[in-house]
Amino acid sequence: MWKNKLWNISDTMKKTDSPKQKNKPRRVDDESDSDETKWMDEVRRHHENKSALSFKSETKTFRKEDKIKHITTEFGRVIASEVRQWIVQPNGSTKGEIVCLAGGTVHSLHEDSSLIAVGDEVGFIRDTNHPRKGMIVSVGKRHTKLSRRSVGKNTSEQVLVSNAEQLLIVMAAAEPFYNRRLIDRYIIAAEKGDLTPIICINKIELMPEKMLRDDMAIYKTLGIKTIFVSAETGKGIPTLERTLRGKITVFSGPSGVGKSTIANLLLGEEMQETGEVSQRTWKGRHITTSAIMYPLVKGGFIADTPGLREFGLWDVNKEEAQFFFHEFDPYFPLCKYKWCSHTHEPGCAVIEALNKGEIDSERYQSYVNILESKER
Ligand SMILES: Nc1nc2c(ncn2[C@@H]2O[C@H](COP(=O)(O)OP(=O)(O)OP(=O)(O)O)[C@@H](O)[C@H]2O)c(=O)[nH]1
Ligand SMILES: [Mg+2]
Ligand SMILES: [Zn+2]
Repeated sequence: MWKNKLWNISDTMKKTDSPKQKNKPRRVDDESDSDETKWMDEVRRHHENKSALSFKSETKTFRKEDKIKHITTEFGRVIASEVRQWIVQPNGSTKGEIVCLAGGTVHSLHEDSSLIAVGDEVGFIRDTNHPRKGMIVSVGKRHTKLSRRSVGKNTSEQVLVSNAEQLLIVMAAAEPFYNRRLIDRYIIAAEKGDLTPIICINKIELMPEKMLRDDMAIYKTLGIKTIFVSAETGKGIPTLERTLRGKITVFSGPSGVGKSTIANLLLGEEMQETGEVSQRTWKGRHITTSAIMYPLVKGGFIADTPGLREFGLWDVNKEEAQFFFHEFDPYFPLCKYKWCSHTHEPGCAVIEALNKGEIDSERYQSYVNILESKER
């Protein structure tokens, strides 16, 4: 019985026409604890007893097409997260965000990684008594991701945002002064996560622009776009807007560099509209969020993230680190030793190139910094 009542949304909808239903309207505003607990218990029972959902592999979606008629799973994208709650935007809807908990069993392909991340495509079941609430039951394949090593003892993968296309590495010309070590770590994380890195230097009105451009020139030679902006004066914002248009872009960088200020400038009026709609559903709640995705006026999304104090690379070992410094590519095959760390070995072609000024010394420092952090 509970199964029909709770899971068969299409049946429920058919029944709304019956006189019985008309006399007994559903109470959508009932927030009582006991109701919620009952519903959660039933979700658990469902998963324990039936495991009707099988979203485990890429090749099969549901085990039996006909079985799925007993429950209705909807799909959507996680656009923000709270403590143990995720805000999901159902597919095909831009305004009906719903607040989801994780189901007792969540089918996912990702082991040793964040269970649910902002950007994830998820399957969820809606609470028919509270249509703004749901339960995530499956997480789809992550096509791309921005990950770091989680902070603390547990060194698993922390996915900051999944399924974006670009990573905007936001730094400030000053207050706080940009960090070249961190820029280079982000570039590696982007390559590992299949994201296109773009460097954005904000607050350029605080420094001589020529100095900034000279210091960043190396990235152009590496094929990485660098955009210089000032959210304060508006300089460079149109260029940035064109770069982000139609794409899904994650904003990441240290605290205070101006990520949210830039995001607000780019979001314009649509942001206000989204804000209003969201107010009713999830904004205004106490969000200690990891990231929030916003739609851009002219297409695309940006995911604003809070500043990170640490950015430990996930899944890059000492031997591999050199392969992410592509300016080393022409040199490392010429090193005397096959396994050369390019730090102290005689006959090292990378060090030779560094001494001749053919390899940027700041980039080399970043490489050494990564090796050293791996030794800890
Ligand atoms: N001088 C100057 N200040 C700016 C500029 N852009 C942003 N700020 C200021 O920098 C401060 C931090 O801006 P936020 O947008 O909150 O920075 P954030 O990167 O989102 O910081 P977190 O959310 O903590 O990671 C604010 O006081 C902004 O007004 C700029 O172009 N020039
Ligand atoms: Mg911010
Ligand atoms: Zn070497």
